[in-house]
Amino acid sequence: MPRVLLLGGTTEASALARLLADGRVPAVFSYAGRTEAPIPQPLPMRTGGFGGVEGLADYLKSEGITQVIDATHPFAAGMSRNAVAACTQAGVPLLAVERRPWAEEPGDRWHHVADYQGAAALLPPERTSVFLAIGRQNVAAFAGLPHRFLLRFAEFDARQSVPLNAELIVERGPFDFDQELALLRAHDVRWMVTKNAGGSAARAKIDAARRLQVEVVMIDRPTLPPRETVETAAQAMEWLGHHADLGL
Ligand code: 3Y8
Ligand code: NAP
Repeated sequence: MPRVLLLGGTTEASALARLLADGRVPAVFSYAGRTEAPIPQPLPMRTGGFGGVEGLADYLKSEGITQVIDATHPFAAGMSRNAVAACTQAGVPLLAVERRPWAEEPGDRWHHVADYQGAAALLPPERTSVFLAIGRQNVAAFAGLPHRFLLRFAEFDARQSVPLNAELIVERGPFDFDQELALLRAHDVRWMVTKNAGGSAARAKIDAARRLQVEVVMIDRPTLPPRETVETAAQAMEWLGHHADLGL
């Protein structure tokens, strides 16, 4: 009998959890524990790191995991790299669910950078209004800049300090176009910093930026080791069907 480990934390992971539960496939959903109250899933859940590659390889063996599906975010590079190494070591088949990067469209004003430091360096010298839509883990790179910052976090606890003077919105996506347009207008946003997350849940801000001619600093994805990849939860279920006698 198969037992699937689903590395989650994205809309695709939640969609796949639903398909696995509906198909009565034995599986466990894994969160890193970045947020206090993650979205509940229709599968047994585990939360927290595994303890690096060795910890994950041990987990695969001790829990009798027969397939791993990495549906983490394209910027969760550490988890994805560990999954490739641990699955190779443990001889467990691995599939990544990876959404296509957003592509520039006519009217977009994108500036590509490789990382947060590059994004901070690219902002104009004179004070302007900047929306940092990159979450709360990487805001420090923008400390000390003269801009009016707008931040958006999925969660926030008051004990946590924010290393720059900013307006803070605490909201978990997905977000829609009208909401993003209103947000950019209300704060007179001129620049936006975002990761190239891909997918639909975080894309509306990009479309709203195009409409309002906002300059977009696009942080390109980290490189990941080669691995078998699909783009959707449905394709992951097909892969599972071939890899395990699930009768799907
Ligand atoms: C803990 C689980 C689902 C998953 C929903 C997706 C969509 C909404 C858009 C903006 C961008 C950002 C951020 C974002 C989005 C989805 C998806 C996605 C971006 C939750 C979740 C966890 C996290 C972790 C969190 C990071 C942060 C990044 C906020 C749950 C809500 C900015 C990424 O507070 C923190 O420490 C948050 C950290 C990693 C990036 C960062 O560096 O701060 N995601 N996001 C997961 C875990 O513990 O394993 O709490 O419910 C999931 C989702 N966030 O089931 O529908 O599929 O991408 N998440 C980015 O894209 O830049 C917000 O504001 O426009
Ligand atoms: P990361 O930097 O790639 O991973 C750092 C460490 O966190 C990993 O080595 C692992 O610890 C642990 N970890 C990460 N994801 C895990 C998971 N799903 N289950 C168990 N442990 C996990 O990770 P991150 O970028 O902080 O992302 C953390 C979570 O947030 C992931 O679930 C990701 O899908 C979600 N998320 C991230 C972003 C983003 O912008 N980075 C956006 C949306 C959602 P050990 O080494 O101890 O095993």
